[in-house]
Amino acid sequence: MKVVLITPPFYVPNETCALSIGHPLGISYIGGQLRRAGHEVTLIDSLVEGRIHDKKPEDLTGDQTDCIRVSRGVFARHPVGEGFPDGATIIGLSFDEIEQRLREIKPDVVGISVIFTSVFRPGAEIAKIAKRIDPNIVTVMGGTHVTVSPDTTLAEESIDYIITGEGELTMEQLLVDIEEGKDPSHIPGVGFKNPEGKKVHTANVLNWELDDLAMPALDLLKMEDYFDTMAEGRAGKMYTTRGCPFNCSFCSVPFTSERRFRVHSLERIVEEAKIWTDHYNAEVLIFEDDNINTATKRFRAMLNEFLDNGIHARLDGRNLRCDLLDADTLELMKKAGFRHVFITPESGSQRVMDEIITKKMSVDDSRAAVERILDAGLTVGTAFVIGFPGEKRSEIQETVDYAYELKALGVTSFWFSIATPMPGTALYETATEMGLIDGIDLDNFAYNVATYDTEEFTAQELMEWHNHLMADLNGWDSASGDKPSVMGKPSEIDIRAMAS
Ligand code: B12
Ligand code: SF4
Repeated sequence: MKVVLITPPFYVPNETCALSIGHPLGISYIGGQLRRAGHEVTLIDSLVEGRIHDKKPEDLTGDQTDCIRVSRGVFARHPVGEGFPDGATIIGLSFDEIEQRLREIKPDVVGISVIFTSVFRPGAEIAKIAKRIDPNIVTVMGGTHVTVSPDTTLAEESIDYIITGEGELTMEQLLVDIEEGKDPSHIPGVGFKNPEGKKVHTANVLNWELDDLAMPALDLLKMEDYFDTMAEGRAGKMYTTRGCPFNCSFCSVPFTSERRFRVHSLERIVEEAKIWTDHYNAEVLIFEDDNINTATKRFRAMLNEFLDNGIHARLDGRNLRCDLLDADTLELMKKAGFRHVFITPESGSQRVMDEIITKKMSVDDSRAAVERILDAGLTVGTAFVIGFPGEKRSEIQETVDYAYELKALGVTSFWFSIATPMPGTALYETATEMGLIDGIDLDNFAYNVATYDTEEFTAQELMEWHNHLMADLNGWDSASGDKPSVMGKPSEIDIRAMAS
């Protein structure tokens, strides 16, 4: 069958957005699987395909409304128009351009990837476009948002099927049933409306034998556009393990991965790494694993395997548990190609860590990890979250003070997020129980936008603190300064004086 797999353009319902460039792993994996099964596959990354090649970030004056800088590239920005809130825009391909692409390709099936709740609205719009072109085009939606919100997704009329969980095998099986005109309700992880209009949805099962999955179809993406625009340069992204055994309250991975950690074999990982370094001349390999070093022995074995196989690339990983990074592991990481380690202390308040975030990690753990990382001769970046329901003003102050303390120790970058209740997380349940949110307003959903006031802080205050901290701690002097991605304008408020 002729299959298009597409990631929607990035949806910005208001002024603020936070996004970065990187190839979409989900549709690459599914594309590889479907191609191996004999289907004709096209991958469309609507964000990156909306790149304006003849404009450079330095050409922008800051007044443009039709384009925006993301990382090292300039991308088209379009008003979304009818049916969307006033002022909402999308970044990447316009809906007209997507329609034109689909008309040219004439697919039998359009698979839409919605890993971020924030792109559900443009994703649903793509399903409508496909149905408008030809009602016989089968529309399928999958991705983390679909897994955590199957009902709201199925409620969209123009979506024929949803797939929850990991989609490679499920999508392959679904296409067989569609081709043979069979009822797919026996396939785990498939949802649809039956002829009586009743929603049917079977529970998904996890893939345990990751090596049985096909290699991601990297050649179906416009890889040079990623290399030209990614903050990291010629970088390949890999996903060597899936899942995480921990249970942080703001994260949907415990729900989607059922807290099961699964791995690719070291041989397969090396094979994939070599595709990046030898075929694409990648200079950097970024591990996007949910929690790559949760099994320290395996992580070390992987690094040794890279060394033994002569893989010469800078290594980078975003999701590392810093309490598991002992001095020997850090030394090995440096030898294997790590220069920078990004860790997630989350909060400077131990009560927030224990009672609200439930990360099973202490403030002292991350301070000690920062010291070990610096001692090993590596640089370190950190991420924090503020604005939880039940978090005290003084506890936000503790986080702020802690971040400045880590900066004094030598931390070079800081990523502050505003706690965003996303479906499938404990935070979402808590915020709902406390009456702070009433479901998700999909039209207006965005990250790093505070949406509720509590007795301790207002949404407005949180936004100002967030923007100020990002700018001040990272040394950005303006919203269009030399920072890696797009955020709101910094405010003038001196957060350090907040509680005094
Ligand atoms: C890599 C990653 C990123 C990358 C994204 C790169 C890219 N272009 O794709 C970067 C670093 C940019 C990123 C940023 C953010 N991220 Co992020 N990220 C992840 C992470 C760790 C892995 C995603 C991934 O690539 N997995 C590997 C592939 C193989 O899996 P997958 O994409 O899920 O696809 C599988 C299934 O979902 C399904 N599937 C997917 N698409 C489709 C389509 C069809 C048709 C079908 C049938 C099936 C299907 O099958 C696929 C194969 O098994 C996830 C955690 C997670 N495990 O999902 C968080 C996650 C997606 N991120 C999340 C968030 C919140 C963010 C940020 C907002 C964080 C912040 N505050 O700054 C930012 C900003 C978002 C943005 N757009 O820039 C949340 C999203 C939750 C939600 N409901 O919205 C997640 C789930 C983590 C969490 N905290 O819960 N992120
Ligand atoms: S935030 Fe990281 S450690 Fe916590 S559950 Fe999510 S993936 Fe695991």
